[in-house]
Amino acid sequence: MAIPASSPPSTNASFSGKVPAASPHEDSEAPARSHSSFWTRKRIIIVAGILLIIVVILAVVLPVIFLVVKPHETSSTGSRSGSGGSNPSSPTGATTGGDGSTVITENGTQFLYNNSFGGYWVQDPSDPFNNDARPNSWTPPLNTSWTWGTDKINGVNLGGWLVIEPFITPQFFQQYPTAVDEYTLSEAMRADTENGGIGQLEEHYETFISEQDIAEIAGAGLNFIRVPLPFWAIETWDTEPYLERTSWTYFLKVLEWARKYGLRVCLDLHALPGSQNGYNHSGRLAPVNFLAGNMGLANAQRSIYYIRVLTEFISQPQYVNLIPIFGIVNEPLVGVIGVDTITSFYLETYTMMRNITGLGTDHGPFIAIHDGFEPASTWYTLLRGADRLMLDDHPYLAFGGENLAPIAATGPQGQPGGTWPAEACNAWALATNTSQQNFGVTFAGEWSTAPNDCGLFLQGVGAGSTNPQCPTYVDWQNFNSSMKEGIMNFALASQDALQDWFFWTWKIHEAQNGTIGSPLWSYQLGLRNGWIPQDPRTSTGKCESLGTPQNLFNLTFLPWETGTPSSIPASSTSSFPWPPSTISGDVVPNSLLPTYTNTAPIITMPPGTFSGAPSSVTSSVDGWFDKSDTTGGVTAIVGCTYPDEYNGIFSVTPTVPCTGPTATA
Ligand SMILES: *[C@@H]1O[C@H](CO)[C@@H](O)[C@H](O)[C@H]1NC(C)=O
Ligand SMILES: *[C@@H]1O[C@H](CO)[C@@H](O)[C@H](O)[C@H]1NC(C)=O
Ligand SMILES: *[C@@H]1O[C@H](CO)[C@@H](O)[C@H](O)[C@H]1NC(C)=O
Ligand SMILES: *[C@@H]1O[C@H](CO)[C@@H](O)[C@H](O)[C@H]1NC(C)=O
Ligand SMILES: *[C@@H]1O[C@H](CO)[C@@H](O)[C@H](O)[C@H]1NC(C)=O
Ligand SMILES: *[C@@H]1O[C@H](CO)[C@@H](O)[C@H](O)[C@H]1NC(C)=O
Ligand SMILES: *[C@@H]1O[C@H](CO)[C@@H](O)[C@H](O)[C@H]1NC(C)=O
Ligand SMILES: *[C@@H]1O[C@H](CO)[C@@H](O)[C@H](O)[C@H]1NC(C)=O
Ligand SMILES: CC(=O)N[C@H]1CO[C@H](CO)[C@@H](O)[C@@H]1O
Repeated sequence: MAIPASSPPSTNASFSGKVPAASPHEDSEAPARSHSSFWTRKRIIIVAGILLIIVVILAVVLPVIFLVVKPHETSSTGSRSGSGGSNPSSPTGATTGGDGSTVITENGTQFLYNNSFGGYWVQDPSDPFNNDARPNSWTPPLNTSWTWGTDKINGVNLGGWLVIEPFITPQFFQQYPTAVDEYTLSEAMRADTENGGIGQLEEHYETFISEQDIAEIAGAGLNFIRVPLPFWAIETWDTEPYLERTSWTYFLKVLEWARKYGLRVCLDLHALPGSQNGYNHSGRLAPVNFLAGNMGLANAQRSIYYIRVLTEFISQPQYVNLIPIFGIVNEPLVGVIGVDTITSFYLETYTMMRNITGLGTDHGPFIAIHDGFEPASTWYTLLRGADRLMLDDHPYLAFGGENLAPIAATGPQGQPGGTWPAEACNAWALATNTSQQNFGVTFAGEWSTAPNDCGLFLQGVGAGSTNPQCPTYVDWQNFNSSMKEGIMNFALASQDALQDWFFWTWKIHEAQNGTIGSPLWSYQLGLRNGWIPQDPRTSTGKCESLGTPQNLFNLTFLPWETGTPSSIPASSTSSFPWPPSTISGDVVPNSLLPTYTNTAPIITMPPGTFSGAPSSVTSSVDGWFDKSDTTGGVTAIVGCTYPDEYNGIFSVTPTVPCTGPTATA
């Protein structure tokens, strides 16, 4: 893992030493050298006078340009004329702008919106749920329906932002060496009040992803973002050390930025109670205790409740077009949980969700289920007829064992990337086609350009890759052109094979020493440095050009897969009871497993504040779509004791079910 000290240093000192003094240096030094002779009192007065005149002219001309000329520009190139001076986020007050328009952010800084693909932002404080924005000319604006199979998801994840993952924010895990996941990081931060305590996480939410990132994503020809959210964005219980609720505020911010730039959102519930996979990005690095172990059923009940709360929020008419996909469980470890058990969970959750949203197009989001690291074919026969269920796959070649084939090489087809581009096409093009035909809408919720597992904390804190190529593959500042072209061709092949995709991830935070430890996992870095395509459409036909199978899927999906109301036949539902018949790893019969009850006040997630809008526009946004959904919130049964959420170990093994006084009432 350790990178040899022999990697070439890239210090500025050696650079400026080699290069003769450049003209900027001479310019800045010249006046200093002749300071006393040039700056006579008379000259100072003359120069000051000229400067004053220039300032006066600018003071008159600039406002005229901005107030009179610019609005005309934006209204002629943009989609709609701004209501003039009404938007404090634009120096001209414009409510829409395209390529080259200036945006003023919350903190007062400005940036230029660069979008050479015909995209435009729309933001009108008096009309905050306006969905007219569009990220590019080939993606329907948010107010217009998406056609599955024709419109393609080209997106990135906002990984490591509201759910912490060691390799994406390595600096935290260097600062707190005892931490291995967000649970232990939160504990370590809370103990360290001197350095800001747990508030350091909010500072991370505040700074890691800003409006400018979202503008950059839209300017990169992308049209979707996948936003991982943890259950503690809703609430924490008892001893859970996570930062409660705070990330919700930032989730709301990113929703409004996405709306402004015309990006659609896939909400991804990335960390569930008890941990659905035991990985370091699920909250806690621990055995799976979601749908497994003695707390498996209770943690699942709590999860269904949180999915309900989120469904109620995102199904509101103001959000339904903005958030077309809800991934309800990221990467459940189905090898531990069991296919039938999680299918029971999916069916129960599906029924709950569609009971809220109603059936068919525009009734709540598509429901994405992850393949759980099982072959896609596992899911083809399950829950047929389910209204708008989609399959999420996370294809990575990085973790499949060591493959030392160089990527800075010409491949058998005469193209850059060695054998890697064809490998991506061979692995995914036909598989995607088959899944589209047999399951329905299928997408890659995560992929990266890494051909190996090299990177700081990529394998987790304290773990490292043994791949001897790592020093070369993480040293991105010294990538030569064959390296960059090779990675680029691998990226193009991956995009073409996957068709509908979200790169993992938009950016990687610098390590403490300022370096980016896992460069091939940052879309932003690749975009800026030449190994990620500037225009994702250039991937079209890549697999064909490599002579590998190409995904020629060109059928419409089955009606119920994309929005025609339907139902799952009883023959299919009857084999998946709730609670599930099997919970793996429990030590008592299912009837003795701890459960929760529905007697707590319902949690309603607050919407943002929209101070510039009339209450007629904002008052209907109360966070809860289905007013007839009045079942209580999930909570512990009074009088019952529960094992630890993350290990399920009974202090006293139960012999009778604990129903408690409140549940029997
Ligand atoms: C747009 O381009 C300008 C000039 O190249 C750059 O300064 C600015 O940061 C870019 N804006 C974004 C959002 O990347
Ligand atoms: C949708 O937005 C576009 C601009 O992107 C606008 O021209 C169109 O009128 C809007 N359609 C509806 C139905 O509001
Ligand atoms: C202000 O926000 C921009 C992006 O929106 C960010 O890049 C910048 O660092 C922020 N500046 C301050 C002083 O917080
Ligand atoms: C480019 O870099 C790779 C990786 O270090 C190396 O194997 C290859 O020989 C280099 N190619 C050229 C043309 O320098
Ligand atoms: C930065 O830190 C990482 C992780 O400790 C290390 O692998 C890398 O060599 C360091 N890079 C520099 C330039 O110091
Ligand atoms: C993919 O799916 C389509 C159905 O749209 C089918 O006609 C085609 O033969 C399949 N195979 C390939 C290689 O794309
Ligand atoms: C898909 O098939 C239709 C006819 O069914 C054809 O018009 C269209 O060009 C095809 N599109 C692609 C991308 O092959
Ligand atoms: C559907 O919702 C209604 C009202 O909220 C509730 O009474 C009913 O039990 C729910 N059905 C299912 C299957 O969740
Ligand atoms: C032990 C563990 O969970 N390690 C995982 C941490 O997460 C990275 C990805 O971020 C995985 O590669 C590790 O396997």
